[in-house]
Amino acid sequence: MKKIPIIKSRRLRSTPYTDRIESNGVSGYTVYNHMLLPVSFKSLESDYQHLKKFVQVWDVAAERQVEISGKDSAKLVQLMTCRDLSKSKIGKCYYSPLIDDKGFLVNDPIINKLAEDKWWLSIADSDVIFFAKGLAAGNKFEVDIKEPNVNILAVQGPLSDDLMAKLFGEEIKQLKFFNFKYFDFKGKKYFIARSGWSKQGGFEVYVEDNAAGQDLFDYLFELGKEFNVRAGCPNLIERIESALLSYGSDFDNRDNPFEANFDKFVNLDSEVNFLGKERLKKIKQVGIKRKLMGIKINHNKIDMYCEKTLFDDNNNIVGYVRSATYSPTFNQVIGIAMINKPYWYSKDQFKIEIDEKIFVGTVCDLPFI
Ligand code: THG
Repeated sequence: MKKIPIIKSRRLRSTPYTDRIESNGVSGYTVYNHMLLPVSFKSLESDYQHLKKFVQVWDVAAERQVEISGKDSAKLVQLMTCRDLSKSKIGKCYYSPLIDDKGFLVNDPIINKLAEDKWWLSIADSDVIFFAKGLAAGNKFEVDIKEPNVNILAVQGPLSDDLMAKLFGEEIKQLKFFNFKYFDFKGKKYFIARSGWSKQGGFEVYVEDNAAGQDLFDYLFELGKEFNVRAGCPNLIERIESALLSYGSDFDNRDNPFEANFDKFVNLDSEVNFLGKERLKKIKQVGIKRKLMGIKINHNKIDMYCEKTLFDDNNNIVGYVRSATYSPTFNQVIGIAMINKPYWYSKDQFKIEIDEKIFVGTVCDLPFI
């Protein structure tokens, strides 16, 4: 794969932390919600080993917020997701697939309930704001929809509780998974959730004031020295090993939530009204013909910038790889693939071409074990 730089511009938005992560050695970006999202620092593998042992500060401002407020906000938020939010509580975060009228996935945000009439959809990489505005206009809902100036700093890794307690006090250790609260530091309030796009534990600080966020970034580094803090970012190896899905890579607007294994977030039996509900009932009744599964290949390298096809011995299509990486823990290539129904049995074999050579791999269940 040729290494060709992407040129920054105002349209390809920087974040309040861009200067800081560049001083801390960012070595690659991707574009996410029209914004820079770092993908590597020292190297993918070095970042991975460090994340699993210490603590990292991540610039994940590209996880943008779509703020929906006003009298009809709860109705609009529910209309967009197949997860039943009728019993949702203020102070909680809900991982919720967004669905269109045809039953296809639009995004997989974390929905934060700030008040009965104020919600933040912390979105993956698709333009949810226009979908929301279109629905609001078509339904004549009384809502305000905007992208507020919120720039998330994530603190991830096994030592994140210790580091965060040093700044915000021991109380922060009591915060439960997928709950948020406001915590004080140097006279300023920060919205903090126990969440983050890794399975190494940690927090996300939804920063509403750029200067306060930049200050926080500097203090996290200052006070984090004893915990061997480093700047980091969502790590491809860690997130695939943890089977954290990525909209645009693992699934997109051509897939339905059952195919993406979101069954537990699809509530078809309650009274709530959402787009695509009847479609999803039909799909569930008929059954799906493909779904996301794990794959393992005995090799030490794979580049993924387009879908790769998997074949059986008779050259029938087994499925398509959506994302993959070499995993130092499994000492082989692991990946997430859309697998056709005849091949859903763990240990089913396939052939795959990597760098013009044919390798044999096996299908496996998610999460990887
Ligand atoms: N944090 C915030 N916003 C985000 C992400 C995030 N927006 C973009 C993207 N990530 C959205 N996608 C996900 C995918 C997985 C999870 C969170 C956001 C996640 N999943 C857990 C799991 O799969 O184990 C928990 C899900 C549950 O059981 O509720 O954390 O990371 N702010």
